[in-house]
Amino acid sequence: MSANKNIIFINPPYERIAPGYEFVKHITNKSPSLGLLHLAAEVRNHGYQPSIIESDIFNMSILDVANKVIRGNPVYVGITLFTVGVWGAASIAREIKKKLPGVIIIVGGPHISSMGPETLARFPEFDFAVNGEGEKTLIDLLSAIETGSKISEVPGILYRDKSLVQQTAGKAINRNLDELPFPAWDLLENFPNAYKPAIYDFPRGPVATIAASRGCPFHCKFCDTSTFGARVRHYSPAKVFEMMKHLHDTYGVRHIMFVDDLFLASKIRVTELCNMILEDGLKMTWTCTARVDTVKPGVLDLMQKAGCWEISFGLETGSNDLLKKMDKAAEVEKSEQAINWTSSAGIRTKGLFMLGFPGEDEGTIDQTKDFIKRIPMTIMNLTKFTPYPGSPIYRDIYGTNIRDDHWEKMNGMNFVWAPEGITVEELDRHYQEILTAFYKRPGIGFYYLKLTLRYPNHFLRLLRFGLGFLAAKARSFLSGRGGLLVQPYETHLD
Ligand code: B12
Ligand code: SF4
Repeated sequence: MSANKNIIFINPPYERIAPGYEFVKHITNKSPSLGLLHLAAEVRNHGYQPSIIESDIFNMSILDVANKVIRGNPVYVGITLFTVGVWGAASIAREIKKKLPGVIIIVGGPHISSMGPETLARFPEFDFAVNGEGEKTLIDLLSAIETGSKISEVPGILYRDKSLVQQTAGKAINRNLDELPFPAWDLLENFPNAYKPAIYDFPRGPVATIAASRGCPFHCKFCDTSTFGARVRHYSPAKVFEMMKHLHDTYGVRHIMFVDDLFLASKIRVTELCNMILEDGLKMTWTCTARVDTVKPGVLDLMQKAGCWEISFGLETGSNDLLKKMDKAAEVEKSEQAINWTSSAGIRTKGLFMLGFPGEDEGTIDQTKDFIKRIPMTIMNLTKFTPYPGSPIYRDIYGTNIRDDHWEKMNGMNFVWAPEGITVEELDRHYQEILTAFYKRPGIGFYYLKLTLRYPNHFLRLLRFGLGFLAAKARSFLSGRGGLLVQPYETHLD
């Protein structure tokens, strides 16, 4: 068994919008990888010495990350892969291996759960990959490597046998989440202060994230559910409460973002959690995401009393036809009702919309614009439709052809594909119009002014964003680009 038990986990850098728009970082979500926090806690329980590099949050370049890892001289490196970060991660792995050729690089995360074999075949610098939830499988893999037992007998992994990529059957799932150790928040540099969600998305920090459940039984066509699958598993309300209390008492966290797909799937559990918070008198605010068919007035009132500050709803579009095409199993009327109920309960509503799904046209876009006008929504996000590997629509669009030419643009802020009859330029114009129309509404401006006065921490971020924008404009003019901010993508290092 190796004496060196160092394992360095990396959340690699990725483009938030497009090169040239780096100043946007001042206002976007800086949540750490919860996956890496869970894995670090698990390996620590098995005698390893983990550390975590959050490269994007600390503005680290590919070389910064590689050099930090080289200085740490680990025996293993674990990298979490979203599709958008794959090229950057491969460059980091290559740089590390130039100096530490013996290091073992293991990858996992949503991109591996959906495109593991292609990724390992394409990037020889990744030695092993873990499919799906990583806690158990990573321990099994490390133990097989260290004891010299057969790698081919570890379920749920990808490896190479004489340069051919092999995948073992099975995929471990954690049935009882309560058995997992708490995420290793103590390993994060400057936690919790460095990890702020998007501007105006929380009242007062510090903030931390919790996934109170895993899995989603729906099959919305644009959504990649390959990591956790359809089987929903929950922490018990008591464990969720314990985590909240731990974050509050140990780190001074005042706001929790629940990042699970279906936080409200079980009213019984949510009611139990809210009652625990109220009985204890825990003064924390929190936000969660929900499907529109999972909210009801009674439980919303209770949630509000227990600190729920905002609910994000995947509303997607104002067109029932498009919702059907998305297999969303939802209706615009239900969305409207959910937003009204939530707003009446005194909880902020955030609408998550998508533009450019197959079937989108001028008619459906108009329906979305009308819908947005008539609902009492406090904040909105508009994503540019992206066929993520692992989503059912990916295969519909590309068939079995594996496309990797757009991976580094897959951050929801680039149209990498456009429906028939509408161009990317037209979609971009609508994108601007929808957001501008929403944020120019007088009620919205007034609301944000009030929020800024009440929570001035947001204003400082806004100021940095504004100054960053002006500096980027100035740089563009000085370098002869006439004020154009966007620059070509170039994250690969050779
Ligand atoms: C919270 C969240 C975020 C947060 C935090 C991101 C982060 N780095 O964790 C923020 C807001 C920053 C974010 C941003 C983005 N996100 Co996001 N996000 C989520 C969400 C809702 C929950 C993630 C989570 O915390 N899960 C709980 C933890 C425990 O799971 P986990 O991180 O997946 O880790 C487990 C396994 O994946 C595996 N694992 C992960 N890494 C590794 C590494 C090793 C070595 C091993 C062995 C195993 C392993 O083991 C872990 C423990 O079981 C998911 C949806 C979902 N249900 O997962 C989408 C999701 C992951 N996001 C997605 C996307 C597209 C993005 C963005 C590109 C843009 C966008 N639209 O938001 C950016 C890119 C960010 C980046 N770093 O590259 C997609 C990914 C699709 C894809 N193929 O890439 C998802 C799946 C949503 C969806 N259903 O389509 N996101
Ligand atoms: S969009 Fe939400 S409800 Fe639909 S499959 Fe994804 S996580 Fe489940």
